[in-house]
Amino acid sequence: MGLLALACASAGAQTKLRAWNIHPDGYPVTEAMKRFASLVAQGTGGRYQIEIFSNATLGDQPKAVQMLKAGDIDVAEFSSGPLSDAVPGLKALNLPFLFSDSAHMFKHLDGKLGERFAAKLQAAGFVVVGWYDGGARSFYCASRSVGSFKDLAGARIRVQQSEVYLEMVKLMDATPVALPFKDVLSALEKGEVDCAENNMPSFESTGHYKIAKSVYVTNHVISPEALVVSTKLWSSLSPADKAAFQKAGAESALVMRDLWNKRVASAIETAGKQGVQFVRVKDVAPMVRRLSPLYGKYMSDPSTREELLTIIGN
Ligand code: GTR
Repeated sequence: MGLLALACASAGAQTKLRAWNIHPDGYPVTEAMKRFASLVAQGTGGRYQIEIFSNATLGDQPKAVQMLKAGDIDVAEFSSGPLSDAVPGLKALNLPFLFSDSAHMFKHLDGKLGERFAAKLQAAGFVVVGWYDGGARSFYCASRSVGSFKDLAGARIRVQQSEVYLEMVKLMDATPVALPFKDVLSALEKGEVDCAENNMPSFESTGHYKIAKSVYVTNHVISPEALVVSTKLWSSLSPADKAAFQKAGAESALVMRDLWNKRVASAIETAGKQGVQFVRVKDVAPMVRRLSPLYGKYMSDPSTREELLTIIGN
């Protein structure tokens, strides 16, 4: 911190803010949030100090979404699954096989569509200060080896506590089991679920790869995560402080995306060394056909239709 900033900090009152995070230390989200916290402190002359509560210690994600909406916590990083249950217009982002890769996703989120989603989020209590990478999610199983979508039929598959994910797995003739993130490892170990789905950094950081040795690389959901602050906090900030938060958020998002790409590569390497088998999906068309009721539902839903058409068309 510069001398001027230090002088201001000692002159003005300090506000302590609480930030919710589901991931452990060293994870790209956590490291980017730390950067956000230090940039906010710098940009506000030390008047805003953000403490990061990692590993979901303040509660699981659906609970934290409600806490942030109510202004009981100030900052959080949420995945678009649980967030979309609070803001239905976001459900479009969870549809399988929508984005072809992260570059395609950020082309939209860093542009007009991102602004539209951010406006919907703000109206519901969440101010987006950065779009983070939620990666590409694939299925992985402990008790069966998977080389086609048919192999997932009948499986008990852990999903996020989020409607679109539950609907998707049901349409696959499998049984969705909604569980908090931190409970998935033990559910896999005890055989309470056969499979789960996630991106490779989470597959690795949670240790799921030690139990689930068969990964079916479907990349079925490529979706963003959002660094958000509560509208309660937001409305208390001066225009200059708002700008400092936005700038810090945008910079932290770039840090996150860079760390993310490195972590995807190292996670796959770690899992591969531990005997995890990766089978890449050959043809997603049969799956897309099977999931057609899901597309039909959200295409005819006025809260998601326009966004979906924008993404599909570009
Ligand atoms: C991770 C995501 C978390 C959480 C988790 C889950 O990839 O970063 O926010 O949604 O997946 O599956 O519960």
